Amino acid sequence: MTSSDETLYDQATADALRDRAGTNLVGGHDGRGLRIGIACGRFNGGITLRLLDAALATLRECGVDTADIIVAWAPGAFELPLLARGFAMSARPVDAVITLGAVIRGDTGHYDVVAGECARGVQDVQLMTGVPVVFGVLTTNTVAQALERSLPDDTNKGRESALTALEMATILREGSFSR
Ligand code: INI
Repeated sequence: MTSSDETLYDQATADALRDRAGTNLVGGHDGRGLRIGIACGRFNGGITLRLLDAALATLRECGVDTADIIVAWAPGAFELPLLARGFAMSARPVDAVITLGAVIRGDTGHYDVVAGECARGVQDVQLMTGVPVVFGVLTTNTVAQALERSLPDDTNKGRESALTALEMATILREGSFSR
């Protein structure tokens, strides 16, 4: 999901506002030297694989070394926050975690529980650990919607999640955030 045309971030306007703050921080997409954990859900795993394919391609495109990408699989979206916590709290923590999966309303009576708890857990882990955890889990009403959001193009949620991970990992390295 991206911004609509009316609400889109406009770089020219942002540039015009820069002088009105003492410091302006933005993250970037240079992934060289970054380590990234990817937590994947096997439930609706065909969709997860489409997201993972795009995420891996995007990380490589941005300079992340293959050896610095760790992929781990959980049974479903409900378990993804625990894998994310493992990545973030390991002896050698990653710089960012990407969670990938698909919760499809048609498949389950407990859609709201699985999707809601996954999102809550992801947010909890990133706030608790300070390691960015990206919510790359599709939550859709139908299989068709999940397929549409995992097409092999720039709209793929896995690609968007990889870019978000790099942006958050790099902005948190800025001096203003150092502790
Ligand atoms: N897990 C998903 O990732 N997507 C779903 O759509 C889904 N449905 O439909 O139930 C789902 N359920 C499994 C869940 O994530 C856990 O693995 C399971 O409840 C065991 O804890």
